[in-house]
Order: sequence, then structure tokens, then C-alpha cells
Amino acid sequence: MRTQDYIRLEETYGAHNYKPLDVVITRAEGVWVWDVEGNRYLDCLSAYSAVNQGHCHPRIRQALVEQAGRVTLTSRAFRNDQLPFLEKELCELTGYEMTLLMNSGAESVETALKAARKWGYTVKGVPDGMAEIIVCAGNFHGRTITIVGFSTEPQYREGFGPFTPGFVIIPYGDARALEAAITPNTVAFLVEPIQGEGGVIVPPEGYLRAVRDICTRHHILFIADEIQTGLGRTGRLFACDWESVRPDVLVIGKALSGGFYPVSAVLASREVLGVFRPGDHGSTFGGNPLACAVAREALRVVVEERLPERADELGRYFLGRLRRIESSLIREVRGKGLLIGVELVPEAGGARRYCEALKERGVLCKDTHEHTIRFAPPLVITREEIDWALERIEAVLT
Ligand code: IF1
Repeated sequence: MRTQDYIRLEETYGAHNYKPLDVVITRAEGVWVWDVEGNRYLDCLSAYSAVNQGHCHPRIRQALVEQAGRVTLTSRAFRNDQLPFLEKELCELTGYEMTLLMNSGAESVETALKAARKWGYTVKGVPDGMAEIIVCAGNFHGRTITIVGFSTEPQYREGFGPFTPGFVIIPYGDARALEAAITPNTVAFLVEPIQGEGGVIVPPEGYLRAVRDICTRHHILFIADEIQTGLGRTGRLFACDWESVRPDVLVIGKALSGGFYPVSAVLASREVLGVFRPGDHGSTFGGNPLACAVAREALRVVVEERLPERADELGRYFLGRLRRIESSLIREVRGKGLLIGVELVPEAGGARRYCEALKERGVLCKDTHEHTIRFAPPLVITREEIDWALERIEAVLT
């Protein structure tokens, strides 16, 4: 079968909720992937930062295979011998008191929202049914009806209402707007430390510190969605570490499994996650032993291979080199660590065609927000491999 045969099958039997690049990947290792025609590509997307550790990391694969031969799923009706270790290791790594394991990122965002509402009613004393949660314009937190209900992207919402009430939208990166939006019924502020889908938007320096301060003063929960920015991507373990800020609630996913398996988690204090009583919340697969074994190893790889440090150093190099490209097509190069956006001028005609041209030269990346190309390779990438990508990026953009 050739590329077009796979595409035809998928177009026939699969829902058309994506428009992928015409590359059919059959194998991957580290930063490299191979298509069904035998072509090799350098992956500069990392499955939206889920494979920070690199594709098919041998240590994580080993953990998966070993656990798959023992027990994969018990449900939370019974206990398993992997979950307690993952919970402990996650809390020790991050300094939070408690964690709750889910599967997809959206599920953990929903979990954080439920926890924040119940905390509002039972701890803060907000009148029943009145809780408000503040979110940002340009946000991306997932695809559930509640979450798309507070998206500002028309396409994510249109045709999917009615939506969950109780959300207030303010501009991103504007701490004053946050303070102004708070009412006595506000229970939480949900925010990405860097907006990914929004086009790799880095907020002004000091924003996260100001958010921390405002949330503390008004007794509302600061919920950071680090599903994409967390676990090393931006050059720190978490993007909030750049401002030495500790959110009340931290949501992680994606690279928590190194791309082997959907694993996500909410981390918070006992005061917050302690609001859940048996039966309040759950998931068939959340916290299953296979997921936990994979996540434990994925976390060890992040720490032991010093992936945040790598992302910091190599991100500076990659950003610096991109900024030096002289091209009338480039409007701005921005990002942190190895989460990089190259925004093109409108006259360039959209980022998609450049992603397609890069694919032809062996570099896989993804357009976001029409005019921005996102570069986010696995954090195990080498300087030589970045140079290899840069040669091609330069060729396509000049
Ligand atoms: C898709 C975007 C990235 C996320 C943040 C929660 C979630 C995501 C900050 C939900 C997921 C993914 C989903 C994927 C594309 C991708 C994406 F372009 F859509 F926005 F990464 F930038 N919070 N982001 O980035 O996690 O439920 O998917 O596990 O096609 O929807 P999920």
C-alpha cells in the first residue's frame, strides 16, 4: 500500500475531524519518524509535546512491555501496586500533596474544574450553584462540551451548544483584567503559562507572578494547564517555574507518558483535592497499572536525562538561529525552550503551505492559528539535528 491508499481508506471510514499532512508514519525512534514509503523525517511537533522523551524511548517501552505482561487494568474498584508509587513520585517531584490520575488532558482539566467548584462551595463558602471560573481568550484546554464552551475559537464551539454556564473570559496576559473580573463567587482562574494553540503566545514577564498574587489575595485557585508546557518543554520542569510561581492546581498530561499511552493528572493541596469523596469522580482507565508504570518511567527519563536543561540550552540555540534568518516572510519568532512559534506575515499566505514544503524536505511541523509554524521537537534532539532542520527551514522561508 502506498501513501494515497492509506489516505483513501481513512477518508472513507474515518470521521473528517482532521486535515493531516499527507504523510503516513509507520515507525519512529527518538526524533526521527519514517513513512510507509521509507522516507525519513525529523519530527518537529512531538505529537504536540507528548513525546518530549523522544519516540519509542527504550526505557519507557521496556516499562510498558513488562507491565503489559503482569496486569494492565484493575479499575479503581480494586487497588493496584503501581498507582501508589506514581502518586508518591509525582508529589515528590512537584511538591504537591495530592494527585488524581486521569487519561486525556481534557479529562484532567475537567477534573480540576470540578475540584475548584467543590472547593468553592465547601471551603470558600460560595452559595450553591453560583461558582464562577475565569479563563482567557485564546485558550486551549481540550474538546469536551464544557471546555469548548469557554473557547473563543468559533470553530471549536459552533454547532456544539448549549454550553456549561459559570465561565468568564478575560484577555490573556493582562493581570489587571483578572483582578477586575473577580467577584465574591469566583473560585478559580484557569490559564496556560504559554498559550500553545493560541499561537505560542508568551505572556509579559511578571504575568504569572501577578496572577499568583491576585489569586492569593482574593482567595481563588490558580489553576495552571501545563499539559503542553509541562515536563521540560519550555526549559524548566514547568513553565511556571520561570517565574518561581506555584499554582494551587497543576494539570499535566501528554509527556507524562512519553507518548506511549494517555495519562494525565491533577496535582494540588490536600485542601483542594481532598474535596472529592468516594463516588464524586472517577474513570475506568484513570490510574490503571499500565499507565502508572509507563508514567513512572517517563518521569524518570525527564529527570535523569535532564530534559528541561536540554530544552533550555537547545531552545536558546534554535530560537537564536531562527531569529537570525533574514526573510521577508517572517513577522516574529517567539517561544521558550523548545516550544517555538514562527509567525509569518499575512502576505505569506498561511503557514500550512510552508509546513507542506518542509515535509517534502524531511521536517515535520504544524501550522497553528493560520500564520504561525510551531517547532517543538522531542527534547532529546541534538544540536546537529537542529542544524539539519534549520538548513531546511531556511531554505523554505527564504
Ligand atoms: C487536538 C492544539 C496543541 C492542550 C492544553 C489541554 C489539552 C491540550 C494546553 C487537551 C491539547 C492538543 C490536542 C490536539 C492538538 C493539540 C494542540 F493545537 F489543539 F492546541 F497541543 F497545541 N490543554 N492539545 O494543548 O489535552 O485532551 O487532547 O489530551 O487535535 O485536539 P487532550
